[in-house]
Amino acid sequence: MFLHCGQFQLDLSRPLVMGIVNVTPDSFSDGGQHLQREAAIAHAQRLIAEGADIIDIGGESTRPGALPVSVQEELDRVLPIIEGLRGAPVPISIDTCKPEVMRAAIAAGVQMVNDINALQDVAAMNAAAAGNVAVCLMHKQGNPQTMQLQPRYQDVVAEVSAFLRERIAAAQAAGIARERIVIDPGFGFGKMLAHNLDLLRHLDKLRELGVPVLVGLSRKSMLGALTGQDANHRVSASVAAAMIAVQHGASIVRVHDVCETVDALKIWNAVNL
Ligand code: PT1
Repeated sequence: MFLHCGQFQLDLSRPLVMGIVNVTPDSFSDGGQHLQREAAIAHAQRLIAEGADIIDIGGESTRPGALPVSVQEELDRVLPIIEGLRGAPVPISIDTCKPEVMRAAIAAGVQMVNDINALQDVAAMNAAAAGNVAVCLMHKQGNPQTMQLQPRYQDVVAEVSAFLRERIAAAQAAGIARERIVIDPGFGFGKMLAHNLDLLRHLDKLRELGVPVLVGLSRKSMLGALTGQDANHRVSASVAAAMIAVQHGASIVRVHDVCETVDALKIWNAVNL
């Protein structure tokens, strides 16, 4: 199986690593705007050198409690990084739910749109469909500001699966070929620890939808809840979680710690390929 990502065709016969580049004011905090841009571009290049198969660039934090940013602010953050990575040897993904940011990022050359809102905004769906890009459709309950207050499910696996099935159909109806679609259960997006663990345990149920599954567990609070470690000391937990996700059928893992994850996957590959 291959994922069509602009001019790239990603071979899914082995698990892939998506490296995270956050371009938020706190993420590269030293110095002015220009230095921050250079630092973000250098960071992305380092992740590529460490073996990232995709780079995911985000200009709006979506962690629990995060506040939205304006279109202009988000564009100002991400476009210089996308432009600075033009011609990179791996596909670049834009992590956004704003149609204007999608359009500008696609025009600037990204090969993938990662939308935590699963292209539910019609303008976002049209923007993604118009480009020859891959799309990631993610499940969430509620919005980042309030999603962790009271997540409620009868059957989290069935509900996430039904939602993603419907979004795959909507994307296909909008003209996005199946070969361009990946799905994501959205760990930590309106889910309690038990919900997250249930989804991880039953990830194979999502694979039954017939498109690759992407998983983002890296440094998330559920790992803090299980280990007692703060966000800067969750590398081992993140690598372990990524391995479990791959073992349960994930095709792509979205991670901060590319080098460590790539090493761990080398062991997995040696045993499983
Ligand atoms: C993700 C994801 C993402 N996560 C995709 N995109 C974030 N496709 C941003 C916590 O509980 O999983 N999949 N883009 C980051 N969001 C969070 C959510 C960060 C929860 C932290 C937590 O700590």
